[in-house]
Amino acid sequence: MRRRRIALRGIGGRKRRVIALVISLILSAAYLLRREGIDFPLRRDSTECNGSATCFTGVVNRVIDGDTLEVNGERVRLVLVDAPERDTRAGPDSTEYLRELCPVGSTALVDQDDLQHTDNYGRTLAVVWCGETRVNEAIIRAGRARLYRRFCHQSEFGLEPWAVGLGCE
Ligand SMILES: [Ca+2]
Repeated sequence: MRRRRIALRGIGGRKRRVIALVISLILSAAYLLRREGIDFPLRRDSTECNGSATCFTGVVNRVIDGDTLEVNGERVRLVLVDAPERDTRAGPDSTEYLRELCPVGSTALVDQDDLQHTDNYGRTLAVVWCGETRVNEAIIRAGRARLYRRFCHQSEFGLEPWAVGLGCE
């Protein structure tokens, strides 16, 4: 009985040490990430994106229309999204919707398309996350833009469930 108690205490102690080690590892990792974040606010981070093309978190400077915005001064075109032109009837609605999803001054994550880095105008083609929202998907689901079906096969994201769900095949 006594021996068993000692044995249990031994396991408890080892477990406690492991837990303490894990917690200190998490805290050091969080500290390092945070420090990196403060030193390099424009840091590129490949852990949150798909593929190996550019991946960065930045500040939304401007929303240009329903499928284009500026993040950290870089013009980003929402891949697979075809929003109405600004000077059409549905244009302002679409732009406004994107502004609601990604307000100027908020933070966005840009996941560049590995299979087509830029469009003909030199804009970064990407999936953009604002908060927890995949903006490319949200704006189409909300009826403020259409799926750019023609590019499904050219895009890194064309086979992702959300794109297939919207009509890519
Ligand atoms: Ca990518």
